[in-house]
Amino acid sequence: MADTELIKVPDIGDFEQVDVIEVLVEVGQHVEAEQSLITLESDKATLEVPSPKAGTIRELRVKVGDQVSEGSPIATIEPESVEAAAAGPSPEQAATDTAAAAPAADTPPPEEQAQTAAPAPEEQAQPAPEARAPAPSTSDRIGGTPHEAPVTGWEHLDVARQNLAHASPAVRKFARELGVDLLAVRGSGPKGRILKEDVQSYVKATLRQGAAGGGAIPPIPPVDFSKFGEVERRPLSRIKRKSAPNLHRSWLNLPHVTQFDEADVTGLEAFRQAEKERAAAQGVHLTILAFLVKACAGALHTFPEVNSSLDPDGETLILKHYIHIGVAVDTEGGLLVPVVRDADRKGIREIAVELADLAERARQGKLSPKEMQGASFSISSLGGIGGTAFTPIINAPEVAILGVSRIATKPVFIDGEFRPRKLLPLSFSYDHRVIDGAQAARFTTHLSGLLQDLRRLLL
Ligand code: CAO
Repeated sequence: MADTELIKVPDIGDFEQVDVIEVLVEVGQHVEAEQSLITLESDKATLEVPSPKAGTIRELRVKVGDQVSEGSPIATIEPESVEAAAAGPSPEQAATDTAAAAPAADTPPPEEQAQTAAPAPEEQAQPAPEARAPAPSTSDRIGGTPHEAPVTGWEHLDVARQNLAHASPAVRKFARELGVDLLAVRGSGPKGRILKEDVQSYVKATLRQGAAGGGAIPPIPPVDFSKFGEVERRPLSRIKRKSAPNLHRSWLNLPHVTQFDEADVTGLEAFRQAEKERAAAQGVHLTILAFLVKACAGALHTFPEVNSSLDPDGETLILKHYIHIGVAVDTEGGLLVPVVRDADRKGIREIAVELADLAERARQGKLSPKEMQGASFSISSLGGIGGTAFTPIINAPEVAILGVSRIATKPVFIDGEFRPRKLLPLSFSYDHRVIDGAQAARFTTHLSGLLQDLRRLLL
């Protein structure tokens, strides 16, 4: 076996114990001289350490998260043999070298590249010739292995692939913090290099597209409706404009499933009717919603996963030891979701009073932002309006929402005969990454049981 040589961290100025944030090569990988091996990040700067020579990486002595200083071992390399080097470059290398020396006839000059629209995936897959030319400083060096089609989502960015983009480490760090796929960003700097402003513009454009219903999804082509008849343009309300991106984000990010059920609320309705007048005498409008909030709080105690959030790492569940229930309120300007805090510790009458106050102030535009924050679960009740079922969108990062439709009296077969029962339709949407179907069915069954006989809440 050929001799190997140890590659160490070179003189990196005053930096000591610097974090390794990227390892850009693998054992067995062939690297060119000057190809970046690792990226280091100090408080002030990010820099890449290049390979001093061409060869094959035989051993890696660092991993992401290690701290290194000048002289720390990085890897062992089996240098390219003298004979191999003398035999001349590989065909691909020859092509690269030619390209680096002078742009190929069918490759537009850098200025033109910068002006073309977003490059096609194949174009992106191959770094611009200039990007392969020896860079003036470590901060401009990039690797050169070919890769597959670019990532279109923001999650799971492949750091090694990101290094194929022509950008400095600082810009790459900035892009990483924002979750931007650099391969999708068009560079406006020298030789098509991606600048910080390019990343900012890309994020702005993506957000605009997202708000308009676009993003990575093909946008709906604009239509000139006036061709078909008279039209008028009316701006969306401020609330709708603000809530649209949230709804869209949740809809796209969370795998929604909706479980339907019907709760027999015959007994509860009889009780509510009996209590309604007494409550009204005290200025309380006692609707079924207050009972629902209380019953949900009870069910959330029994099913803590439903009262959780998924950590952005996608692997950890954050269980909340509080039960704050958001209640969707239909206002003239759009949907607002004030929060009933600690619903599990409040009585039904107290919840009813609070709900009436929150709904009233929501409609008057008098809610404070704080009153709409911190919900761990939400309820959207359309029962006062009508309908039999719907599929509510989860208020992410919550993992579930209960939709409620209008009570209907239906025949239910009990003890050998059909009896008229008041049934409340429930539409429970849940994040399938966190809650599975069986759990969801158990939750709605349990909730239906509580609504059928609220005394179960005392058990
Ligand atoms: N079945 C039958 N009747 C119902 C009912 C149901 N599920 N829910 C409410 N009702 C009745 C109420 O009892 C009330 O009747 P009475 O005046 O005779 O008592 C009437 O419908 C109107 O109720 P309400 O809507 O004023 O009060 P509420 O407590 O049920 O709801 C609120 C309050 C603020 C949630 C509601 O007014 C509202 O804004 N709902 C819309 C929420 C929404 O837009 N959700 C969609 C979000 S998209 O996911």
